[in-house]
Amino acid sequence: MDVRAAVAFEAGKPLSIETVQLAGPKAGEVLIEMKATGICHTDKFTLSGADPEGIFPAILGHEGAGVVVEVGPGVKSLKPGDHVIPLYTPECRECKSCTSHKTNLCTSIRATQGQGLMPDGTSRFSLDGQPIYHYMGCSTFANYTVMPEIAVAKIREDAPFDKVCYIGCGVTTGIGAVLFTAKVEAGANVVVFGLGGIGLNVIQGAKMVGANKIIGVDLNPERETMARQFGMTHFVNPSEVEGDLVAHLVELTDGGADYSFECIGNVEVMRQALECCHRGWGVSTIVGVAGAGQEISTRPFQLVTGRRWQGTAFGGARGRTDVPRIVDWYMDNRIQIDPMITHLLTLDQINEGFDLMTRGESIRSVVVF
Ligand code: NAD
Ligand code: AHE
Ligand code: ZN
Repeated sequence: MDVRAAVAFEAGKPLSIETVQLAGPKAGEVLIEMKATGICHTDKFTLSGADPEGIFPAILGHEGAGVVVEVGPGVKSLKPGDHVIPLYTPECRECKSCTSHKTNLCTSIRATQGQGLMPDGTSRFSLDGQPIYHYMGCSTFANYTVMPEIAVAKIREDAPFDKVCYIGCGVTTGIGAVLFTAKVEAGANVVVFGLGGIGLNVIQGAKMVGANKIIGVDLNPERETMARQFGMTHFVNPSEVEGDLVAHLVELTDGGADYSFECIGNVEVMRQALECCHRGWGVSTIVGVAGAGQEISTRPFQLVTGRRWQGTAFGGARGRTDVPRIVDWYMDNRIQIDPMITHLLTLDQINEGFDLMTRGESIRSVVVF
């Protein structure tokens, strides 16, 4: 079938709106009509050429919501008409990782996903007979996409697509980093670096668990107002701190953060996030994604003296299990999403969404199909 998609032909170039061809779902796959998709910083990161797994031409996008319109042979858990959120972290419930219950990083289709292909090693998208690659197994910047059944979360039908698409990445990543990965407890002091689409959800998660001080750090002063609405108690703009930022944060937290989160993708900031943690027990969680060739460093003494460094992907959430629950939290007003969706765009306007992010003017832009 013909579908409308924003195609990334080359790194560093704007997306191009094209009519491309999409083959139907094969065994174990479903065809989804996309209703809405958010634009995450990771899409911009891959489009920039900094992603070691970036591959072109591709259809980017991994924060969608839509409706199943057709299922391939053998699909049991989904049917046409189901409302769904595509998952870039699948949950097969059979692989070593899923059955370990130690991680959400299902490994069953990770290899082909990283190559921009469906599990059988081929692409469903093409243009003039030439394959176009999938992205993060989702390719939500198209009005139809094909997904493996194990990478689809079925959600309730009364949830608005243009809001809950954000649960496909940003909301779950931020809140999950707090609840599922760091397991922050009530009364903890938390420092969040980067108050964009992810960091605001970390703040929201910290507030949910009853954290004490919730300190937000961002170079963009415009972030302060909304972060306070989500529960931030103190705002620090590094450009206004006299002297060392880490020392300032340690003082503000009475000896160091119990938990810190890096939500930028800057390896220098990752070091600050670790080093502002409390001696003996502070845990720093890396959420931000850094470019090819970049590495983190610190004095090993920071770890010897009890600080711990860890990372999180998709907030540690098991998508098919946790995403429908998080949709319920939203529908029950236990979490907020609407204020963070600052811009609604059409597919034709998608490059504007990337520009708004670059200029620091949006939290989340959502494309509605
Ligand atoms: P965003 O662009 O919305 O937000 C980034 C924020 O960081 C902005 O507010 C910006 O002003 C701030 N910032 C930039 N440089 C800074 C600095 N040196 N000091 C302080 N603040 C600074 O991006 P986002 O969508 O929130 O994504 C954040 C990061 O998380 C990206 O690296 C993205 O790729 C990554 N990410 C990771 C996962 C995961 O599963 N691990 C999921 C989603 C996104
Ligand atoms: N492809 C990159 C890494 C990108 C990355 O870390 N992706 C996160 C999700 S970001 C969502 O906005 C993730 O889930 N990683 C785990 C995984 O298996 O991809 C690289 O460095 O090669
Ligand atoms: Zn994302």
